[in-house]
Amino acid sequence: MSRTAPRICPLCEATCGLVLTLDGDRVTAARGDRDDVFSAGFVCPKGAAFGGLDNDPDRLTGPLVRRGGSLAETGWDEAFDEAAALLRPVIDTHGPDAVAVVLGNPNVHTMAGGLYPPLLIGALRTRNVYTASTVDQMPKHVSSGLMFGDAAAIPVPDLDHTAHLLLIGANPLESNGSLCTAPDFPGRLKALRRRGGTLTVVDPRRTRTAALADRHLAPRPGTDAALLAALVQVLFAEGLTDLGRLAEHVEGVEEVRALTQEFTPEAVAAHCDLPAEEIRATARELAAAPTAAVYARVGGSTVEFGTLTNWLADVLNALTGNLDRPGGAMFPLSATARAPRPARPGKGFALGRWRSRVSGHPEAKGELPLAALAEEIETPGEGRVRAVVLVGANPVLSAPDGERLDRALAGADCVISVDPYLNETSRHAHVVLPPPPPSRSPHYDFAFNALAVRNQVRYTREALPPAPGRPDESTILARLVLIAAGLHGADPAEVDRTAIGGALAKAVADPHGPVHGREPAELEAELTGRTGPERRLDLMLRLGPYGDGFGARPDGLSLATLLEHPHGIDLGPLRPRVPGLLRTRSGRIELCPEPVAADMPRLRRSLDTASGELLLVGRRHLRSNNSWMHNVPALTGGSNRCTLQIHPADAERLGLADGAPARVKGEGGELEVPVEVTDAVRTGVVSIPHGWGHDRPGTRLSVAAAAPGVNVNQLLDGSRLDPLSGTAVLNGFPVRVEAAR
Ligand SMILES: Nc1nc2c(c(=O)[nH]1)N[C@H]1C(S)=C(S)[C@@H](COP(=O)(O)OP(=O)(O)OC[C@H]3O[C@@H](n4cnc5c(=O)[nH]c(N)nc54)[C@H](O)[C@@H]3O)O[C@H]1N2
Ligand SMILES: Nc1nc2c(c(=O)[nH]1)N[C@H]1C(S)=C(S)[C@@H](COP(=O)(O)OP(=O)(O)OC[C@H]3O[C@@H](n4cnc5c(=O)[nH]c(N)nc54)[C@H](O)[C@@H]3O)O[C@H]1N2
Ligand code: SF4
Ligand SMILES: [Mo]
Repeated sequence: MSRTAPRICPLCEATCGLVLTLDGDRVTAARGDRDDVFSAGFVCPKGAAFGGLDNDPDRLTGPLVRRGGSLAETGWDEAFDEAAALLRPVIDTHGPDAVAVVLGNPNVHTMAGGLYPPLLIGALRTRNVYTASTVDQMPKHVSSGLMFGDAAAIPVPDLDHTAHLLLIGANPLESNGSLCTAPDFPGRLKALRRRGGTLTVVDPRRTRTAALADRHLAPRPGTDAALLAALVQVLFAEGLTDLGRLAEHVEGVEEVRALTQEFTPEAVAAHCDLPAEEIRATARELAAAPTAAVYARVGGSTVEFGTLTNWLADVLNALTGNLDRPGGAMFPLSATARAPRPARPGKGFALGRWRSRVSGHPEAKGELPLAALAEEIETPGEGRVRAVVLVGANPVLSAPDGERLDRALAGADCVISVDPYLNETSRHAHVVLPPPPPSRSPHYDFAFNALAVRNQVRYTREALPPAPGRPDESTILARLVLIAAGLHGADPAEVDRTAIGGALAKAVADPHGPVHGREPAELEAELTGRTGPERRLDLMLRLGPYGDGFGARPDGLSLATLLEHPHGIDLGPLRPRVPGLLRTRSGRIELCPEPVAADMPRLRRSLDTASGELLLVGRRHLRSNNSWMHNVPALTGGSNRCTLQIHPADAERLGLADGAPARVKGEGGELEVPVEVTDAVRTGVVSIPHGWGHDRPGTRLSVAAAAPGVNVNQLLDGSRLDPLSGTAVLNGFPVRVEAAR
């Protein structure tokens, strides 16, 4: 007999509510949940393929341990014993920094990934922390850290209320949005147009998103910072700035004026390859709109001037009075955030508190550049990385120069991978610890509720019981925390108890909190939840901004109220949060932080270096997700292909025919890829998607291996970084292209 269960989709940032159909112990169908308070029934092809992904026969069902060179199935206790036996000696002999932790994108899509990695890093006490952020959004964290004093305070466009959206280097019609959680992003953009609003898209490709726009600017890749500086220049030059309510909370306006003075539309036009008049018109439209939001994503982040681009986006939001006002760019307030408190100066945000050992890259938000991981493993000497613990990460495909990382991982003393697949990266592991599929995992969006265009909260328990004897991902990570802490074999529930004890001790000491002065043991006894993670969620909800405060606000949130509302609870539209949210030392928005000001001369110099080289950019396909969804038959084929897109004029100039192979050469290597001639990319630009290259031996990806594609990141050698954030330049790097043979 079949039955249904609600499940929040973990496959992209939109966090749609799904209804799963369950037959016996399998998911047989998935549809959008019409009753979901946020997604109201929306579903995309990936969500609809939830069952195929969940039931993928290539998913690992038990742990693997390396024996005599090859990976063999083993029991869970044996696997953790092996992990401890390999990891402990590295720590004991070489110290904490000899262990690198690598966290991939799925950690923001799992409940375990929100709860345990900080404890793992804390227990290891390593400075070698690498995550997907430095191949993605670290520039935004750095800009927010510097401007607002909080790297996690990220303004999102108030999508449902804005009158004007300036969207830079993002393609939500394929990606479904990023750092802007909005189920049915495409529908929300169409609604913007319907209510008379305008959409401007800046993208060197005419994407499906650009095709919706009133105005599409197709600049030369990597030049957005110069373009945005010119928009700022026009606002000042034409007297179009108006900070509105924020005026008294912002400092550094005159410094920004001075820094951008030279960036007239005429000065940047040739560099951006855009008409000066069009740049000026874009600035005027932005200023004239009753409300507007400037929003930049991957194409404005994984670029040479990623931090400057992200900073200038919020400078534009502030200067037009749109920061923190309805219809502008606003700060969500999630249910597990710290409860708001009176405005006051904070500790600020520091960059470069330590540096990477080999190349001296500055730390950002406690992380080192993922692009530097290979050299940290390979380079001998004191402080060398000898053990690597990966959780949901496939850097062999997602980071620059995968072949080097491939070799480096193969030579490490200990590689532990928490991953459901035996893929390009996990094949190097000594121990693979596969978490259960999503149907058997609970779900709460710690990360994305703080980036959502509407405040709301939803929790779904696992739809199917865990397979007998199989640990969930929380238990796997808790056992690794114990190993890291030298407590291998202790009860993993102890990890949650310690976390709860620590959080309660802090909460009762907080004079602004709802439980100030109360007895931690008494509060702990009030927590509900049938697992450690549920009790930790209950704690965070109850202490959070909408929480019941352990009785202080009886109608407030707790785990129990979430369980009573399986389709979620709406917490209302985004509301202004400045100045309460600011944590800068000045207690104000610092519009012109010293590190970004110091990077402006580099931007100024770039204006003189326009070259005729072909520049490569990436792209995403709706039915794909980074490196790990090419193994589901329902999602393969069609337009979801690894090709080199090139403009007809460039194809003709280079003698490239549609469908024929091209050889592409970059600083880190070369590859052969089929040509797709299309005028959807502008001249001077070619595009290859990432996450392909599934032809390495020793993997278990039978569907993906049949159409492997090539790894675009092999074209990079890892040396091109946005210097402030350590983020790899994955968009707008030079390549040479010729016909193959
Ligand atoms: N050239 C180029 N490169 C890029 C990008 C680009 O645009 N262009 N984009 C970058 C971006 S934005 C990102 S976020 C990174 C992503 O980089 P990664 O995070 O390294 O890659 P993913 O493909 O997201 O997958 C990570 C791994 O998680 C595993 N996984 C899936 N589900 C789970 C789960 O529930 N638990 C656990 N523990 N593991 C799971 C998958 O099997 C896979 O091995 O790639 C970056 N690389
Ligand atoms: N279907 C699908 N959805 C996904 C993912 C996926 O792989 N597939 N990945 C998820 C992840 S991890 C993330 S981070 C998000 C990313 O979400 P988005 O940022 O919306 O994703 P992209 O499609 O990479 O959009 C980047 C756009 O920037 C353009 N671009 C490249 N270089 C430049 C430049 O120099 N300037 C400008 N202005 N534009 C440029 C590219 O042409 C591309 O259209 O998507 C998430 N959702
Ligand atoms: S848009 Fe994202 S969250 Fe929604 S169904 Fe598709 S993959 Fe899942
Ligand atoms: Mo990402």
